[in-house]
Amino acid sequence: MAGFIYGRDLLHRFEGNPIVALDDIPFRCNTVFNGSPIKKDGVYYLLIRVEGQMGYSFFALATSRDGLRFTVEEEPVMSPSEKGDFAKYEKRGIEDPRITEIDGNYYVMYTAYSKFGARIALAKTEDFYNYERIALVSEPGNKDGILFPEKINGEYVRFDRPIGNGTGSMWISYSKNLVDWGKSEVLMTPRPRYWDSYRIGASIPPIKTKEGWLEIYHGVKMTSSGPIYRIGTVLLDLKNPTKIINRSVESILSPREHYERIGDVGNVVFACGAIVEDNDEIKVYYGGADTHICVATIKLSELIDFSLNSQ
Ligand code: BMA
Repeated sequence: MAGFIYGRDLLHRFEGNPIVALDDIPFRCNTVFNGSPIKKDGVYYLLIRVEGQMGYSFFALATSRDGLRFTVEEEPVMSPSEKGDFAKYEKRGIEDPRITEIDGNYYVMYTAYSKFGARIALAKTEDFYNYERIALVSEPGNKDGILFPEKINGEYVRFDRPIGNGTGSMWISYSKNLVDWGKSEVLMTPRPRYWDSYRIGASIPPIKTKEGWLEIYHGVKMTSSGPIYRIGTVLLDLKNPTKIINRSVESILSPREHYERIGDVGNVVFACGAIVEDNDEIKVYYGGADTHICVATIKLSELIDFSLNSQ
């Protein structure tokens, strides 16, 4: 694909990376983390986690006609709640939004931060500029909440990532109304010595394919100079997403470029969403070093092939 670099990783980085950096943010802030994309009526919307100079995060919006060149709106679109039920739990910011479309409705699962810790919250939007909060949908100690794009066996489904005995594993939970969640089951755990040996979490809203739900997740490996964040894939059964068809042995993207190595948190690639184009291309949007937003691509069929056969 023209404009993309064929390197050591399975995903091909856009040669124009980073697509959003600090200089592209029209208001004063400290850094830009990652973004969740949606394509609607030919426009790409990217809901971005930005950290302000005060140290906590909120959301900005960027738009694009080609999914590669983005313009960031003049003002943030969603800030921590200052009154009402959410305020107490968003005192230390809101982070890592993930937008999922379900039957023409756009839901955002995000992390609400407070002195009590991280919990998953749910909001809704129609235009990506205005957000209506629906509910806090987990207790503290849980993040990486991501909705599946359709109900399975009559219930909404989400990934989440409770911190149990110090490790972070990926779980799946169910709900009849998007507010009350339960029937939680562990899906997968870190793999000792692998790239995802320390902590894992879902990264993008899962993509429905004939071969199963394709999920891109992040994995952390701890090293003597700190954590390294990479991404990999897992394929899940369409009717029973707690059933793993195959989990990739290799990661599909590792921090290598300077914009992934150097920043507020170095050695991080952290995806929050992807767009599948009509020509079988998938664009994966990710944060680099908690300081840049980047995009990388591959043919969806190739990614599925890899995900089915990587072992
Ligand atoms: C995660 C989230 C991400 C961030 C990553 C690496 O827990 O906070 O936004 O990119 O850590 O620092």
